[in-house]
Amino acid sequence: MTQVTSKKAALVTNVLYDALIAPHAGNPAPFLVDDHGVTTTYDAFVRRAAQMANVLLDAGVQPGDRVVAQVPKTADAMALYAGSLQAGAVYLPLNNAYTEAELGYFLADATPKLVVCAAATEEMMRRLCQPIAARVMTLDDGETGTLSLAASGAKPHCDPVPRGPDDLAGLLYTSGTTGRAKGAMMSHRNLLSNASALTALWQITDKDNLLHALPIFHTHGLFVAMNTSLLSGACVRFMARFDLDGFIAALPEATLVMGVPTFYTRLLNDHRFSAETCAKMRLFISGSAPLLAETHTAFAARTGHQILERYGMTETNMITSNPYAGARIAGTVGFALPGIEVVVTQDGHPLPHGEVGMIEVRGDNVFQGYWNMPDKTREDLRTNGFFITGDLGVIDSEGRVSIVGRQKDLVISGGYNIYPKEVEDLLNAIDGIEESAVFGIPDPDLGEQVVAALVTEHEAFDLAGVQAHVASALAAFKRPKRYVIHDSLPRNAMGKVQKNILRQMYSD
Ligand code: MLC
Ligand code: AMP
Repeated sequence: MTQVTSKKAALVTNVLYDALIAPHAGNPAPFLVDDHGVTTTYDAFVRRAAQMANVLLDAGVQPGDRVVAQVPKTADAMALYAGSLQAGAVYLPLNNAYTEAELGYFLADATPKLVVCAAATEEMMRRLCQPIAARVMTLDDGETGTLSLAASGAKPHCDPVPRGPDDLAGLLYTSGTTGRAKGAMMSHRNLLSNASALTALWQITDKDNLLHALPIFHTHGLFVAMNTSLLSGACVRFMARFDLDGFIAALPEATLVMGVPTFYTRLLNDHRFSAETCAKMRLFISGSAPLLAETHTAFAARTGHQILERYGMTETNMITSNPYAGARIAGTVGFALPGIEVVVTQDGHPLPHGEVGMIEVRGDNVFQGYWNMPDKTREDLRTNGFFITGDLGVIDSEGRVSIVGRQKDLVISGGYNIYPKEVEDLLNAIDGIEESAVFGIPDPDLGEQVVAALVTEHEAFDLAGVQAHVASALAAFKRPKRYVIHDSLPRNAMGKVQKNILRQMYSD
């Protein structure tokens, strides 16, 4: 359980706080350097986290309560994450792009005690929080907002609330094939085990300078990038967003980059990007979407660096990685991380090396189940501990994993996941649309782009009206970039829509 006992006295622990935050008390080294050149030292961060924890506790946050954050990417946003851990809460970050309709669902499902948002969305958030009686505070750039102000007035010390390895630390929503988003419950053990494995494997130390341009509301930017930095004491150049000019300007000081493939293709498309801009670089890491072999090859030719590709999921944290020392092979995602088992199965039975099947994974990295969804949890998480990823892969005789496809109907665009079912449900409910099929086609910038094929009921059809409706309901990254009208959708003998045919039709 939550406590480690000694002979003399019960020693309370808070697993993640003790590992990631507490060791930095008094550490004068820089932790975060933002776009304005403002540096937050590790020691200042520890004190700010304590202030945030005190505000949370004063707001009545109890162990296990959810704290929602839909906030700009700032040092205070990181302090809120750390303070939430310290206060024993479950941190629930949300994409800034979500619309009111999407937010309403998350809030009703997660029933947080406290919701932190930007001042610009406060009024809407208050409306959404009324039925669930959640408190609303704000956080903005430049340490403005009611939470920042309250934190500045709070004590910079706070006894961490005890939390054991199996207690929840995070709740991350991930869309699903049913069209309903699911909250993946992450425990302290899940997050710490993965951060420890990655820090060791990628040899991240306090000498590193991580150029961080990912959002901090997903596993990649928050848990992979920030937990490993906190664990190692690395310095993080904290860019509010991926801005190519700013990124190239900051690169010469960086030793480490974690990015989605779009980062790397955009760099390659810019003539300023060269071996010289990577003068201090130690390691480029890619994940969240497939990295094309041609990108890997072109990158190595331009810079001399072989991008290290790894594979993970919200529910599992990181699962495999190409080696730090040793061949990083394009088109493969490398070996299972230490302590993690990866198998490829058919009908639940492990297949021999070289055969394609469902990738399943077991280890301390695997989540605790879906929030409020015991049936879905049982479906995806076997009683023997293996999680069924929905990705299709193959393992070679040395243990290298390659992902060859996805069984789940999913589009990955610029590292964001779009589940077609969610978009189709929305489109099918619109007057004048008989049916729809949403699918991904290759996109040179984003990897894949979302396309919607519509069968309409009338000749005169208001596409602009449909687009406006979609824009009001769905975050921009989920919206189809292109609509095509069909008399009927291609179907197989079983009546199932053949998206592969649609994909092929529009891929050129
Ligand atoms: C932005 N837009 C996108 C998009 N990102 N559309 C489709 N796919 C995307 N990924 C839309 C915007 O809403 C906007 O629409 C228009 O495109 C331009 O917006 P932008 O802000 O200028 O885009 P940009 O900053 O260039 O963003 C592209 C990006 C960003 C690739 C830098 O999407 C990004 O940071 N992606 C990282 C995602 C990530 O962190 N994934 C990790 C998930 S964890 P409009 O209509 O307003 O013009 C996970 C597990 C694991 O998967 O293994 O890591
Ligand atoms: P998410 O649900 O956002 O966590 O996305 C997880 C999914 O992203 C995985 O199930 C994979 O389909 C995909 N993914 C992550 N990393 C890679 C990778 N390196 N190569 C291919 N797909 C990946």
